Amino acid sequence: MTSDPLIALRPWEAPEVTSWGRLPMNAVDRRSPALSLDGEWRFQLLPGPLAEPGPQWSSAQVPGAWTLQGTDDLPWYTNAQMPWGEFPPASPEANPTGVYEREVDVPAGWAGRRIVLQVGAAESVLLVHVDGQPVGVSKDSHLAADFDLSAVLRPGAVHTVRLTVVKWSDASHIEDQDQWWHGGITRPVLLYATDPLYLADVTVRTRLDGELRVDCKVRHASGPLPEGWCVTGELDTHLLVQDTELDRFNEEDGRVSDFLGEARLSTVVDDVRAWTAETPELYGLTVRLHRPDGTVADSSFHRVGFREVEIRGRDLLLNGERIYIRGVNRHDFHPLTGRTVSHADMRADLELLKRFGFNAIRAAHYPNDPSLLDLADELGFYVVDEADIEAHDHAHEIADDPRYLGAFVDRVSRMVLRDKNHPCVIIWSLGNESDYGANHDAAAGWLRRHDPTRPLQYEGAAKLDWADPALASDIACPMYAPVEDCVAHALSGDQTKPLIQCEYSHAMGNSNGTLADHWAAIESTPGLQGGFIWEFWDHGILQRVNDGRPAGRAGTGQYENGVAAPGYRWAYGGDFGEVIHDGVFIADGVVFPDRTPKPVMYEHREIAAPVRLTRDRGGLRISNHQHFQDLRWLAAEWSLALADGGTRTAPAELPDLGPGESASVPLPFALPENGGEAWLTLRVTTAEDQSWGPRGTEVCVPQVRLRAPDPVDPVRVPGEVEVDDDGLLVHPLLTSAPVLSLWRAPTDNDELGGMAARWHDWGLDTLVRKAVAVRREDGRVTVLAEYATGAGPVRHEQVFTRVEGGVRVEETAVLPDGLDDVARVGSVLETVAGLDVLEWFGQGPWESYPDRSSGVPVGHHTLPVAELFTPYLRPQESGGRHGVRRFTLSAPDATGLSVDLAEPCQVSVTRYRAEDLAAAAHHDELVPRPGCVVHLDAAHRGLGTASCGPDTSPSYLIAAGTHHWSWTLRVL
Ligand code: IPT
Repeated sequence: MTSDPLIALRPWEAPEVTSWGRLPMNAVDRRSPALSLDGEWRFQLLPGPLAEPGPQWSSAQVPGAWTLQGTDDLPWYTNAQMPWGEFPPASPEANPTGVYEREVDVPAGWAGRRIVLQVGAAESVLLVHVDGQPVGVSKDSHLAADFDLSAVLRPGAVHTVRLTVVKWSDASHIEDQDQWWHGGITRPVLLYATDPLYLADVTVRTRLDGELRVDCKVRHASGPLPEGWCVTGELDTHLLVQDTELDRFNEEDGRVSDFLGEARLSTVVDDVRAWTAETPELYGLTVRLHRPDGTVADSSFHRVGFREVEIRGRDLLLNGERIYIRGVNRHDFHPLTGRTVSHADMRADLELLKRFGFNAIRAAHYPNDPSLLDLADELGFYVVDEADIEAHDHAHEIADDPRYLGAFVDRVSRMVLRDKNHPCVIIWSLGNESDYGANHDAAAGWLRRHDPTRPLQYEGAAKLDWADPALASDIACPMYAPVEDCVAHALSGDQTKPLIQCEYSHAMGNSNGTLADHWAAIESTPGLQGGFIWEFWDHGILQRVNDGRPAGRAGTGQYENGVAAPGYRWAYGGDFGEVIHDGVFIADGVVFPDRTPKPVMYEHREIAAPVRLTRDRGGLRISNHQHFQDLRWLAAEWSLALADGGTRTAPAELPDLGPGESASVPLPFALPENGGEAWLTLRVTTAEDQSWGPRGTEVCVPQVRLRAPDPVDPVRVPGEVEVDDDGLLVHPLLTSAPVLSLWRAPTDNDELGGMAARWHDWGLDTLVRKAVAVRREDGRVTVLAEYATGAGPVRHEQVFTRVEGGVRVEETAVLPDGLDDVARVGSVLETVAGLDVLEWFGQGPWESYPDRSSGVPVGHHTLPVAELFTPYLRPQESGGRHGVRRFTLSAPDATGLSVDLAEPCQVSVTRYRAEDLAAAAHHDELVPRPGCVVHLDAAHRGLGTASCGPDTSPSYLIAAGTHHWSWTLRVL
């Protein structure tokens, strides 16, 4: 039996114990004087919290997860299910427990001061000892814990600090988020000193009229509040007025408080520059606590933004404007360091999001690293700040379990106390996926009283009834609601709350179909204001292939453009030998694990375009789609792409337009008579350096069609096309003749939505072609083939004729009625090796699919074949280009082939057959074929979002019946 009371109490299975010896959370900025305790600590990993540490130590990096630092306890991925079977509040006996220890040399200059230890984050229970003496306990894995160690630390002396971190606990049951389980101390550790009389909290409130109010709390650590102390404040160079003196009397009821003083400062800023995500104007506020002689005992710096959030009717207003929330859900993530993320990395996340038109972040599903909010203030993002509560697996039991009541209120209140001064935070969230119970209402009650300036949301409450005002959610914030349901609600007359989806458009693998349809509905339906895409990251952890270990920090530089270097791969669930896991569901972000944007990011950028272009009778109309800014920060250039005439550009002048305004402008070019189909693009870039990108960064490329194509049939010439006795085209540049294709390597949506299984049952993945007839007449070769499927035979006819410069192929496929939802209808062929560059006229350059193609501009594009392929973590259908009219595939010596499509088609050119992709579990298993695999699809099923959310909408499905397509193949 241990004599250590911290261990004896078994706080890891006591949800009532949220902390012991921990200081209240506050918003005071504690940067100096401080001693960083980051770096190497002595470390040992015990099999459970009751095990005694031995004499053998290794070392571990702080901050950092031990699961990524060479221990035998590896990352473990589960989504909703807990990784073990114990019911709340119990945890398993095998419970990795990390003991971190180091000496701390307390500065002699800190004599007489109050000394505090801050542990930035520890998963999931933190026990603190100094020189063997127990001093504190904390839970709440994503917020800091501060402990006043003045009584046990002597300045000038060396002490031993031990931080014991127990991985599994009662708290794990409410930290059951969809992410990797790790263990460790994941944010910085420091020791700081204050005067015994110190600023205990600072609360900043602003109004749009320039009013600033600062409420300061002052505490005395060891006695009553003496006379003569005061608080002052300065906003940039502007002095604040002291409205109430620092007083130990509580103003409202006149009671005396011995140790707590309160003071209010205020000012009114003339011509205040308002904070918005578009115009993140910040002021610097310094609050100082003075001793009676005027010297400064404590100070705190805050960046202040003047803005107001309000719900009026069913609209969420920022500074009186109904804004759109173009959001994404973001976890703290890094492929080498897990939840330990550097300031530079967080800045890079946000700069990237800015460049792709996002203006909002949901901190899913816990308060993100504090730096993230500083950066969101600075770069301009609206944040939904979410408490660290997800009881997913046992949600129903826990939501009403009084043993967890304290934890709910603790977690919500600590988030608010930390983050309340950030202008970026416009909405509080009570957590995620935890059903709805009395514990939520208790937390909501605390929150509403403490911060009446912001709305709160909670999906678990809102889902019971999007409109019921009694539920703990001021926002109707569903997840993955079909867009039709959102529109119907907005039109029903029953809507009472803004509708902003907390999660939508699940970005797993090749996904995000119908994002543009969502936004078309949002922008045309009052009551709809946007949502947060699920999610930012593919959480692939860089793993060494030879020994299956996480690469950790040693893996720096071992990846590029979304792909892990040879010898490494992106690990997902199950790759670390987890028995219970949820596989590749952890890879569902709009960026790869190294932050390389997936193609959907480009479509999002166009959907969010601040400048729009439309046809306006004979001319054009340009409009400003921002909420708060004019267009002066933007520059632009026209470009005209002619199908048969290349591209020409001309400088563009953006009209002087306020938010929401539009103006007619003349056509910048006289349209040449020849050249065929014509598209005009306004390429919009930043006119000056921005905090998130240099001058010249592309912002959007809105486009209009000026002239439709004039279809001309190729001219037949005498001669016959070479077709073998089996009806297959013989061609010097093809290693495999065009045959029918109805299948694609299932996307994650196809797999989880059940389509892949149906296609397999129908036999579409192993179609066998049977030539039925080969007719040669009049220089024309007609081939009839049949493909047996589980839903009846598919008939496929190809007619080959010789035309100027090549071969024309006219194709017809007839799908039996039962085959009502296939992946594609088109031809697949393979080329000789060496044709490595694709030039095409069509949509691009980004990968696009029928339901993920809006705003992807039509033009002349060129890319190496290798770059057409998107390296989704689990290989699947990839690399498609929508709306392709023609292309050439060529070798460096300009030899090769060209294909003209009678109608725009979905085309893909890769080095992989669909079955190659379907057979691989990780990208590194793929072996490129020497030649190209080319798909020409008359129809291609939309991508949808069926891995979590609505399947492909019916308008993007492929009907049974007859499909025609034709194309002309030429040699260059
Ligand atoms: C929803 C979760 O909130 C999120 O964490 C993630 O798991 C997402 O789904 C899917 O990737 S919950 C789901 C049951 C709708």
